[in-house]
Amino acid sequence: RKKFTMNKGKGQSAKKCIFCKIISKESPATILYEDNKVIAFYDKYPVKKVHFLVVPKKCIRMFQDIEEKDKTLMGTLLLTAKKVSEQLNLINGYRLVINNGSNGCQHVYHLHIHVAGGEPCLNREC
Ligand code: DGP
Repeated sequence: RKKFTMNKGKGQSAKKCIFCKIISKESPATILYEDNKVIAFYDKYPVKKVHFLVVPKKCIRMFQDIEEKDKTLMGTLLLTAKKVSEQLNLINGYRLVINNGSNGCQHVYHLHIHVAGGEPCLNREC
């Protein structure tokens, strides 16, 4: 008998990544914003007082995998980062980061934008 395997669509792997599990509510997260295309939630290991992630619901593995057809989605991600930052009152600014691949310090292979702020920059940080 053939073993059950998950349907592997484009941009998906057989094993659900942690962000896909957060999107499907199989894993918990403190969600700050959600619509049918994107989700934003607090980072589990914050590097600053306020640190959240903006994530497309479509599981694009890496920044380098984005395509022409993802143009609008990428714009939506950036606008969501701005809106949630306003919601959290990050009036003195914040840092936006996308890590890409192992040399780019990426650990979770589901595209995301880090937004970190809520306190002044530390020496040597920038
Ligand atoms: P990166 O290194 O750019 O792939 O960042 C992945 C981020 O994801 C990292 O800052 C920690 C965060 N993270 C990892 N696992 C979880 C989780 O289960 N929940 C939440 N909220 N964040 C997570």
